[in-house]
Amino acid sequence: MSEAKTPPEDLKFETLAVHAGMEPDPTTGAIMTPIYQTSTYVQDDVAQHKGYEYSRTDNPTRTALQTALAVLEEGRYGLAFASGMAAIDTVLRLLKPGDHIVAGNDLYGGTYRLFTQILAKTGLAFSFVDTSKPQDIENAMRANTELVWLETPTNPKLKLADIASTARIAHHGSARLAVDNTFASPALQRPLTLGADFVIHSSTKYIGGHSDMVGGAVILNNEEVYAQLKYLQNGIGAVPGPMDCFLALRGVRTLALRMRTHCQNAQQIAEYLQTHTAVKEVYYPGLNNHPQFELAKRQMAAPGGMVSFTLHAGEPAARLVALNTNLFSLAESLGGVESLIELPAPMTHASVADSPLAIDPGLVRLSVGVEHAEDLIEDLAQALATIN
Ligand code: P1T
Repeated sequence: MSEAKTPPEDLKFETLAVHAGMEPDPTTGAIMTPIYQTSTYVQDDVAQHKGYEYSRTDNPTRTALQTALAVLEEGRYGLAFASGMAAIDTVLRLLKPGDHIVAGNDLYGGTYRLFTQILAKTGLAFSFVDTSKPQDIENAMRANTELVWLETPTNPKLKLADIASTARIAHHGSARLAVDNTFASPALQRPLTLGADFVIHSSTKYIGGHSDMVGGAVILNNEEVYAQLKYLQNGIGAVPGPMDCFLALRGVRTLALRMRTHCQNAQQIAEYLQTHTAVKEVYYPGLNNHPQFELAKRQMAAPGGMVSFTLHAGEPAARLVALNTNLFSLAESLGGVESLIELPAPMTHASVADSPLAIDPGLVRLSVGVEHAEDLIEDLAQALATIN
């Protein structure tokens, strides 16, 4: 589809979140973009259509979502996918056998699995480094490095990478910079404005915001690369259905509101955990002892809704805490209105076990929801009390 319409420059993020991609339906005036639950479109003449011919290629509900995401990330083009993994896979298909990718050594387990178990077989080579250290990224660059892959904040240890510095390092050679912005969302950080070439989302998370759909997205500025990705999106076909596009679009409209509360609650919980005698270490970029606290203030509007921590009593105690919360549900995923708790090592990051990326089995990860902070802290307090 065409480039996202540039909205008036003076509109703030909250306003854009409500209005971006939202055009009244041309046939009825419906204010909500309808769920165009159709696979095909009747043509006026042979190969003469109204911009839509087949829903793998384009669908109006998907178009609305793609436009909204492009506007919110301050990019020219958006592409929606059936999942975050489908979005990542499609970006990596821009590369060719022999190409090298530098990626973070703390990243979503599924991304690591895709890179090392699936894409490595196609002749791509990967180096995993600490992307919170620009020098480590620079040292890992090779003549054939075509892509630098960042998560910032990382999943699950919430390290930050300096996007602008990394973009300079990548662009010094022929590499492009991709930033998985899932943990921040465009409400908190817009990597394209800092020099990134691609923004990737698991829209399953904050963008959808209600744990009721799975989706992914890629946003970019380069017209030629957009055309290649669009070709791959259609050619591979890992596209979202219109119902999931509708749900993601509906989520986008409250993204700014939700992120504010996620961040406020997470800050209070991180500070509470830090004072608790059973807690060994808290990982949250909003704490002033976080190694990238200053970068967080510079690069992000707020430090996000994810908090990780370890306990002095280690893994058995961590399991007990995760089993004993009432408001925090024991589940994978993140970014929904309800709070979740999990142990990344045996759950979301099981695929990094026995690898150099292996995670402390006692690490606990919280996706802090939008409930009242006092209720959430009380829930954690009673769960932590069960280990004493
Ligand atoms: O689950 P899916 O929509 O395919 O998105 C994959 C993905 C990509 N990038 C990041 C940073 C992610 O966190 C994820 C998915 N993560 C979880 C399911 C999780 O619980 O961490």
